[in-house]
Amino acid sequence: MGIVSSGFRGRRKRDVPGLPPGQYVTEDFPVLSAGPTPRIDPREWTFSFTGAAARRLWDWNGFLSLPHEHVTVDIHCVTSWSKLGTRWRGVPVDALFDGTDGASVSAREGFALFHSYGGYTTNLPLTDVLDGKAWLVHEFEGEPLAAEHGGPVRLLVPHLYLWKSAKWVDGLELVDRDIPGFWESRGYHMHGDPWTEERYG
Ligand SMILES: Nc1nc2c(c(=O)[nH]1)N[C@H]1C(S)=C(S)[C@@H](COP(=O)(O)O)O[C@H]1N2
Ligand SMILES: [Mo]
Repeated sequence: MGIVSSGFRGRRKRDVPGLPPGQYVTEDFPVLSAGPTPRIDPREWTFSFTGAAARRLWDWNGFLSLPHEHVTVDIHCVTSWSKLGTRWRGVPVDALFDGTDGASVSAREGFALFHSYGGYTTNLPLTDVLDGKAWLVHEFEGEPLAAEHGGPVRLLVPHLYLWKSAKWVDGLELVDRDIPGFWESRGYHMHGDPWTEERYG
């Protein structure tokens, strides 16, 4: 068994149904961070929701009291590894919008700029984070999310390349234009759809 699986691990599995073009399957969970891993005590963690339509702040307990979902999804990194069937638990981004002044938000127009501890940012059209497409997750495979993978809370946007899934996330800023985030201003694509290989520029 061990010999068989190590033999297969050496090869890059590319001919897998449901795999975006140019990707291979990994069983590992690589860590890709632009800087050091911040150690954030959940008791001190907050998440802010700012912009034209709203200004709200959740602390850890307030966040945990929001509606939760279990999510099982494939994730795709622009460096060409994909990990299939990953299981997460967290709060759908939609839930952050419930109870806000919906006047401009209900139009589903505009953009989100997500902010993280340490200064990382990433930009997304609201249409890519609402209607059950994105979550703020704090559990991975039934355990609290490890710090190196973005714990206590990261964004999960599985239908886009994983650089959009900001780790150590602490804020959503509503903006009316698409402002490039950390990687987007360094040559990565503004949108990042793995199915059409929106990798760079
Ligand atoms: N705050 C923050 N979020 C981040 C990053 C980062 O450097 N800082 N790296 C991004 C990139 S490029 C990728 S591929 C994924 C990697 O997530 P992982 O380390 O859990 O595999 O996180 C994304 N989110
Ligand atoms: Mo990445």
